[in-house]
Amino acid sequence: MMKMRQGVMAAALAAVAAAATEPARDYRRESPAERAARMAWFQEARFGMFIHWGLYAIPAGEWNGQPVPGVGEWIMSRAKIPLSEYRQLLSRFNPTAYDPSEWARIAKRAGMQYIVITSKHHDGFCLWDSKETDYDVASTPWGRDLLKPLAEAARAAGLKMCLYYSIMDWQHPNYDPLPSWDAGRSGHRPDMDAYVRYMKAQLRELIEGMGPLGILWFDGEWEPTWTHNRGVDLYNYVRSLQPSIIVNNRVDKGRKGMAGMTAEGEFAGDYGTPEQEVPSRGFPEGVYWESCITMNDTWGYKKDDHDWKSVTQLIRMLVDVASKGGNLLLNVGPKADGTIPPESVERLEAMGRWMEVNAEAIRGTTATPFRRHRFRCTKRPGCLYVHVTERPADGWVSLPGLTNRVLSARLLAGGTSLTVGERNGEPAVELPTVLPDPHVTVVAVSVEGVPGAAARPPAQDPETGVVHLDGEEARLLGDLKYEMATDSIGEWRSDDGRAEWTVKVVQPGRFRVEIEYACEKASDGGTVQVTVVDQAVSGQLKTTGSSHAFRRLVLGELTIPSVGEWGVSARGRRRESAPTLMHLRAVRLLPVGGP
Ligand code: FHN
Repeated sequence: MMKMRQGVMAAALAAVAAAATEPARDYRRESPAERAARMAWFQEARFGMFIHWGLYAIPAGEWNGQPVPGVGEWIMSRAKIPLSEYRQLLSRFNPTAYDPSEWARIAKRAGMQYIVITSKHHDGFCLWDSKETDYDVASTPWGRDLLKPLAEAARAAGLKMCLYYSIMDWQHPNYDPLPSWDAGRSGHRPDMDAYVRYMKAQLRELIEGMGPLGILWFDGEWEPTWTHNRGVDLYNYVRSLQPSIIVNNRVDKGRKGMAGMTAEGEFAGDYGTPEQEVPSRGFPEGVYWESCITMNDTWGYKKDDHDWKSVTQLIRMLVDVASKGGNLLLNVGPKADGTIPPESVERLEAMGRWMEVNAEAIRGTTATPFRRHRFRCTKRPGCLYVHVTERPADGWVSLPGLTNRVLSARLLAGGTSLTVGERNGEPAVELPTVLPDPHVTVVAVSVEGVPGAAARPPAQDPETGVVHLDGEEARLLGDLKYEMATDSIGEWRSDDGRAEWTVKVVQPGRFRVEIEYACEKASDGGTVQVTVVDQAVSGQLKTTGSSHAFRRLVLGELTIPSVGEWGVSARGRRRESAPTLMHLRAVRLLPVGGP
């Protein structure tokens, strides 16, 4: 018997030893099916609420009686406030009007499916009662956790609860570096290993206390002390606490600036996070992304920020994002008293009224089947949704290249049937004389099968006469390539490189030639030339600041003498010693009158 027990013990010890040496699981290694299942609710949701709330709502953009420029949640940095002064805000944080059920109702009514709230922003203040620090809501007159009530209210409303967590921390004694503006702070001992232990303990508190969560939304990953290895480790740690959780790409170092998508490589993070912008084009199936956008210009509340986007802008932004297969995470910055600014509430209620009628054209849809179309489109099996924002002159919406048989068409609002026919040999739908919705009128086109569209060669728009040539459609010769990340022809390293198109022109005449390009500082000063027929126009390339900042440049005018297929080519010469020429997104020929 004793021998038996010793045998069992030995086996148990061996198992423990093996487990101890077994490498931690790398959750990045999951099958496409597992990943798709985990991302399914996110892909279906399309629309969420971002909430930036914390001590910074108290000063609300003003310090010592002076307005502080920049976003409200950065006031500690922008106004160079030492921690000893900033932490005095703790004694003033008492959001007596906080009503998490009302916040959840506002999000639900707007058509949102998830909420992402700042559990801890860069200033390090924690909105829950953390055992790991006293720099939290327990040290304020409010005195108790703010997040669990919101999690319960969100779930009661059928929403996913998600948390934002900043890696960068301006108060923690071990975070490296100490903020430059607070060099005199005593007791600071930079030690990122100790700080990571702090973060992991807090993340365990949050996931075990508020979970299950939809998303852990990391931010503040850009400082050099945060490394790729730490990012992968943190991703795996969070997934080990809740394997089903989704983690954005800011947990690691792969995010490419404000454009937000993840660089190629082994970076951790489940989706890209464009910030304050919508990518110019969608991404292939399986590439998930979410644009986070403010309703005015700040994330955290600022009393003097009145630069509110209109309801039409916000609805069209939601449509734009959905038509490219992404999500919109729209921000509110609650006031110190716990109320959401009325301007935000008004806009969300108006978006909700639109979503009440049109949600099926957004939620659960996938990206447009068209490479390019005058209107944004979304789709689901059996139905193509055309989001019409203005009435074409002839009253018809053309569906060039649609590969499905069209069965019928109707206005989503009210169900009015619409006439289906052909225009220029392509399936088309006739619109009512007046579009019923000033923001976006959705036309639901019932089709056989999943909506698809055959690529159409570049052609002049019969209505506007404009010739639009995308970089992605060009034939490339020489050392240059199309890059999805910037939706442009980049890596343009040779002066004999060129992009060529063949375009069908039905309305010849005089055209103004312009390009849409971006140019890093190192490439400033090159020249570009566009040739059509035997005419060439050229221009000087000035830096646009980055490879993601695109602008238009008019090169000049030329004539296309007759109907037919014409070659267009773009080439250029780099400035001496410049590494590359530019990022070319498009060439456009705009009519300026007959020959
Ligand atoms: O610095 C933050 C900023 O305050 C805000 O939280 C945004 C939201 O995506 N993220 C960082 C800037 O990229």
